[in-house]
Amino acid sequence: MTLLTVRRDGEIAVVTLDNPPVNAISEAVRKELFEMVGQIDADPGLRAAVLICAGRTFLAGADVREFGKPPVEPHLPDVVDRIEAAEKPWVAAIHGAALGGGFEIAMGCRFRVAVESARVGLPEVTLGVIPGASGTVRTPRLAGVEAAVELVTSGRPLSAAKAQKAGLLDAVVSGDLESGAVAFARKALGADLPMPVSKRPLEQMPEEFWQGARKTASKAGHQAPLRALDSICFATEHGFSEAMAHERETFLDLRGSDEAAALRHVFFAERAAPKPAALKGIEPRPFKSVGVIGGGTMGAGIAGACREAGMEIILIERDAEAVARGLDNVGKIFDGAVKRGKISEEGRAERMAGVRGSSDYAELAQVDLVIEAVFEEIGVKRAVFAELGRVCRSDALLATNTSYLDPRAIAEGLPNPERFIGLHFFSPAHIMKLLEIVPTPDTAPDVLATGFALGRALNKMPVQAGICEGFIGNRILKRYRAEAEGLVLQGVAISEIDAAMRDYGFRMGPFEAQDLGGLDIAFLQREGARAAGREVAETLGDVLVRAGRKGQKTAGGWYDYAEGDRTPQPSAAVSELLGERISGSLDLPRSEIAERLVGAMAAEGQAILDEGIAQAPQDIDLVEVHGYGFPRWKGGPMFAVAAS
Ligand code: T1G
Repeated sequence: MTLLTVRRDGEIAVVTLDNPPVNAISEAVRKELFEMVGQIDADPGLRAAVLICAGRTFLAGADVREFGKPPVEPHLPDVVDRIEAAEKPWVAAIHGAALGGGFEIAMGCRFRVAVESARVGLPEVTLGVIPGASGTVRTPRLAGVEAAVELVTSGRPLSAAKAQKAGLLDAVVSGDLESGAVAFARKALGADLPMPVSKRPLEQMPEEFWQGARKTASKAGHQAPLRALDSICFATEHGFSEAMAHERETFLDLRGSDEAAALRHVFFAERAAPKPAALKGIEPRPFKSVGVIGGGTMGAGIAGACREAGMEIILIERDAEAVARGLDNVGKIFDGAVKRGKISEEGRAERMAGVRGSSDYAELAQVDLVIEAVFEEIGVKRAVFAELGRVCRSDALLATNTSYLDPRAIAEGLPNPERFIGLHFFSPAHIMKLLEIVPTPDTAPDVLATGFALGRALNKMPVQAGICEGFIGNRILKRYRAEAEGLVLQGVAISEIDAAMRDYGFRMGPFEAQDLGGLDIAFLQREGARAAGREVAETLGDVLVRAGRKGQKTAGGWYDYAEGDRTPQPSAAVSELLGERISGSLDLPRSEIAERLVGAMAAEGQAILDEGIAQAPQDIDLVEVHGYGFPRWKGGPMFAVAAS
């Protein structure tokens, strides 16, 4: 035994698993747990066992790194059954998170207790699979079918309190978990034991329940939630063993699917990105106090995100009226959180108490970090940084939120240029996870490390980008749109292109999305480049904007929109405007349209890699998944094209 240790507390065995970093259930863990049951059953001095974990969490599920390999005995369902069939009852003592196979093992135990801060869940569908060790068969027996359907098909964990209410936990213990669990076990021995979960009855549900659940599960866009639902439904209509066999078959089928491979790719990429190996050991600078320049949508979003992460905020605007508007914008962000029940009114007040506004840059004299989010015009930005260079500490980080300008041009002439960096947030900045971190050649390594530390503190997905027009995401977006317009010029209907990308998994196609965001944003960028003397080809979008068609905001862009209705309608005016250039006569299969557009994204991604703008293909995939709605279960453009 190397991962499990046993301590005797009278007649209770305390079995501790220590498999850092998250007590993932590897082959070795399964083997040792399986053998441990027999050992404890054979010991006459023991009457029960408590299973607890060392480190930050209870068992976090099957070891995802083993998914690509052939399954090795003892299989996890057999370990769960072994624990359930033990002569002496086991009590799962949960802290951190009992997830996936970790919670399935807990359901094999006779009892489950947890600390208040613990969470329990079955997130397998987020990895493109379904629970494979009785999650779809035991959970409905423990918590009822409805709760099981919600837990399994959403993949969202429950707090300990909610889990207890649903019947998934027997007790929430305060104080020390181990002693609480041992006391619980001792007390349980004094009464009749509850029936093992697998023996408990299962309620039947009416067909309309399943129809509604199928409708919800199919919204996920990939098959795992529907297959999980099907497995629960099967369990309500068959015996335990048959249902287990059906679940296992489904799990193994999905485990080898493209979607599961793509979701695992994103899972590991998301965990690597915020901690670049190149920055290992480099101490970030502090960022407890943050100045935000600009109280518009972006500035308020950035201020709200930083405040939510516990930083003290000074919001700078040009005059008292603009300051008031800016503070009001930040307040509206927290109003939304109160409305959604995420925070209380007191919580809102506490947050706003940490945000003050001013029109005097001198207030920034002592801040650790300043993030500029003013109008996207080089002169305006350079004036802001000239002022910041004068008033801020020489070691204060100065960051620009620019999305298209060259950070080197913004920082020109700035004292201590090593403390300058680009932090490209995506709107709304308090919601969108993607954060492109753009160092200049002068940026110091500890400043770059601070950018990533800020990204982690804000629970963002930080990705390093080199300097080029549009960095990573907007550069690929430009290529994606150009390719889509190219298909239109070849005769493919605009609506077909959008439909093809929705079928692929995007919430919206490229033309619908432009109508939502506004065609004029990209138009102004092209016009700015033309005014700067750069050769920028005329696009179909230019023709529409010049005709006043900027998208939904003008009741018409690529599509027409009826008053108060966001449903895109094919537009005769667009056909008129673009004339014979858009015949809509070429019938391409939607799969081919998607292949062409995703291929263009990946081609631009490869150029970005070749130029050293991105550090790795998975970074490009993360940018697309977290910033541009690329469907996660396709893995991102680089993964999707490499896998095709
Ligand atoms: N397998 C392998 N490695 C894992 C892992 C897992 N399940 N979970 C995390 N890691 C690694 C991760 O890659 C990172 O590695 C380190 O642990 C810290 O992770 C049969 C089939 C548990 C809430 O989906 O949700 O059970 O980068 O940064 O923020 O039905 O990790 O340090 O080298 O995320 O404290 C179901 C996935 C599996 C849980 C902790 N379980 N993990 O969050 O740490 S399928 C999951 C998480 C299954 C059964 C099915 C989180 C966490 P490195 P981290 P964290």
